[in-house]
Amino acid sequence: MASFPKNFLWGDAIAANQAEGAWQADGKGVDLADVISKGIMSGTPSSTIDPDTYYPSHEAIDFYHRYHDDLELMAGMGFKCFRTSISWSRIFPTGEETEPNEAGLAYYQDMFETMRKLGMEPVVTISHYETPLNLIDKYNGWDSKKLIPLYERYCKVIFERFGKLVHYWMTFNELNNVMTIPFAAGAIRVSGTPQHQLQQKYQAAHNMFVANAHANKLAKAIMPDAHMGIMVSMSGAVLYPATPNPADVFATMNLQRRSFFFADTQLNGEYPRYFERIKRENHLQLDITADELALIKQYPSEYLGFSYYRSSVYAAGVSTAGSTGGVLGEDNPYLEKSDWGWPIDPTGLRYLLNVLQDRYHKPLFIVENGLGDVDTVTADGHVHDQNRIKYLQDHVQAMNDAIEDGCDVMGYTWWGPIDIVSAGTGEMKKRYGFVYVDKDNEGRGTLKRIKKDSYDVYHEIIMTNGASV
Ligand code: BGP
Repeated sequence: MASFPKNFLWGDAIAANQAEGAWQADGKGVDLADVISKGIMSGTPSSTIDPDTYYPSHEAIDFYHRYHDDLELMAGMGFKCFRTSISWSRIFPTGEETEPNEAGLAYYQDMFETMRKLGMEPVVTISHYETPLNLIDKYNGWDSKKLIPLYERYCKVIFERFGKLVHYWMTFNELNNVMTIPFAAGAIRVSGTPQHQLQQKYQAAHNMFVANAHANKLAKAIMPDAHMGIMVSMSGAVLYPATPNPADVFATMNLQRRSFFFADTQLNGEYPRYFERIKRENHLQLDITADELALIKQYPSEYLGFSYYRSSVYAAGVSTAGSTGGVLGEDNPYLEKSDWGWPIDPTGLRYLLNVLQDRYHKPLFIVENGLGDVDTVTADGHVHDQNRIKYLQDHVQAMNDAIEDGCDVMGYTWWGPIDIVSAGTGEMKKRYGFVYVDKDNEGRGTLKRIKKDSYDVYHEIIMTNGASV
């Protein structure tokens, strides 16, 4: 017998830059994803667009022109909600205009109305790795406080326009990834010594905390019934010590804080005590004012949205490279891995939900979880994605167990219900969808959509409110 609440938000998640394409349509400005050719892990790109280079975001899967059909396909699975982002540069092409771009607003208005007609509650990420490029070139992104009022103006416009259509919001996608992929998550080009780079990252984080509080304040005034959440990558919080050596155990806890820190501050409304030590040891000189701290305190976020793909293993002193999904640590002999080397760990999800419940006492929303896999269309025209089905069923079961443990879980949105561009690598080959899209890494293909075997399985899970697993 499944334990999911009656109004549980089953659905999916995508991001504008990974799906829409139409990167210059209807007045859209250039955003940071538009200058990335190989995925957000591929360093810090220049701002120039090279005509001979392939940029995956420019066409993506052309969701911009096909969203009516695509949303119908999604509604066919019985989705209760649909998470996507608003592309900031469709609304404010350079981020600095005083008036918004009406064509961009009209586009999202129709999209959200379509979702509602199809029975899906829109869940919106306000900024998902797609800051207008101009704000990076001119101010070095969130390194600068100049972005705070610009983000506020953007929020005001979209809250006023969409407040009646959209009830669930998240301010920044995976804000904590500013520590590992600062260009994508913080819109900054870090420079100088490692200490200086760290300083830039923490300053950017602080500036985004302030912007998050401003957004919460605005939301209260403009759309008092809306739910304002944050979005943190929590794959890095499911970190197991490599050995029982207390040094490994302690170092592991410390590294988990690289994820918790962001939720601690925004959900509790104040910096955690361990931040003092981080500042001291790294000689951080941050521009943090008393007024800003008061604002953060007064307007904490209401729920914790997070992504979870995989767990990792950590040994003290071993350096870790960041990635879209957490820490690249030691091997875990107990777990199978995806083709991209990500350990598959449903029990990690149950563990994580329990930890987050105990730590925050606020509603938890799994807004990204999924398996990136190589899929092939067989001779009969089908895609038999057994690995994905197993991943889905095992994670739904783990979620069910966590709810029975007492966790307050409000919803689950699978990452990439239709194949989209991979954020980490820029590939199409790394597919998450229940619907296949005919397109390859070089941009060739008809863009035709084909339902995979997993499509019916997720449908059944939703229809039975989880009991079919
Ligand atoms: C998260 C991002 C998404 C997404 C996902 C999967 O970090 O929020 O945008 O793409 O990871 O990562 P990838 O596409 O690299 O497999």
